[in-house]
Amino acid sequence: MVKLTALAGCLFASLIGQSASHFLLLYPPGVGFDDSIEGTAPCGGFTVDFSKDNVTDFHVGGDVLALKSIHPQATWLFRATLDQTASGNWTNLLPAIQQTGLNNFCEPNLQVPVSFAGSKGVLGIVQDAPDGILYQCAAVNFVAGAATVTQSVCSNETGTTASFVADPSLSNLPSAASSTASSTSGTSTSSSTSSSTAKPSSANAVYGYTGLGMLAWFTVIGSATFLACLL
Ligand SMILES: *[C@@H]1O[C@H](CO)[C@@H](O)[C@H](O)[C@H]1NC(C)=O
Ligand SMILES: *[C@@H]1O[C@H](CO)[C@@H](O)[C@H](O)[C@H]1NC(C)=O
Ligand SMILES: *[C@@H]1O[C@H](CO)[C@@H](O)[C@H](O)[C@H]1NC(C)=O
Ligand SMILES: [Cu+2]
Repeated sequence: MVKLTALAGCLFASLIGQSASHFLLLYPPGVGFDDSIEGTAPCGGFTVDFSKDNVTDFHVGGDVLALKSIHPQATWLFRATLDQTASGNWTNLLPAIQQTGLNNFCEPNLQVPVSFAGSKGVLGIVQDAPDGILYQCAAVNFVAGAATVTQSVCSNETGTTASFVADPSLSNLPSAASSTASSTSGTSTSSSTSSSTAKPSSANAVYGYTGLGMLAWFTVIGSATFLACLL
């Protein structure tokens, strides 16, 4: 596993050169991106500043979250907070989602608790990647209703698949700076804010597990790294 990870890193470092990135937040616009500090919680090394950031209306009844992953396989956590400093009080919007396949991944109908409507807040995207836990944030204005404008940036790379998974690294992320969440009582318990999800049961139907897709990717990675890392 470690070897595979190292080989995959070798492949992608060589494919994309020095400008290697972990993942990009395509929509809504983020508060800042710097590849080298993307691993800095909670916003990839940037602070949220509503007076300067590109603040996007985000519909609580469902709106677009578009991402580009530069890891062949990684697991996403989507969360939101009304804490405008993004320092805590996170609510997980969906269970952890494992993406298999590179590049674009878009959730066209990401829902936020209805009670958030009318408040400013932060959308947090966390990626559990082979090279660490990575972060991006978007400053948003939560509004009622569902998005009606289609974002052309919202697409899935052909062949990309996604499924809900258990991810201890993500489920144990601290959700609140000021709450009792840090008192560790086991891996499965987190604070009530972090473990609450917007709509887990109906969302489950959307994602299917495709074992063959994963197998195919490992085959592709295996062959390509063989070439990339031997040269
Ligand atoms: C804000 O984000 C939108 C959507 O990505 C973009 O079109 C616009 O140029 C951005 N504005 C600024 C000031 O960055
Ligand atoms: C924390 O989030 C809840 C909603 O999930 C909100 O009602 C509360 O005001 C928030 N607290 C802070 C300090 O932002
Ligand atoms: C991308 O794939 C996910 C998981 O299968 C799916 O929920 C989502 O609707 C897809 N996005 C688009 C734009 O089709
Ligand atoms: Cu990376």
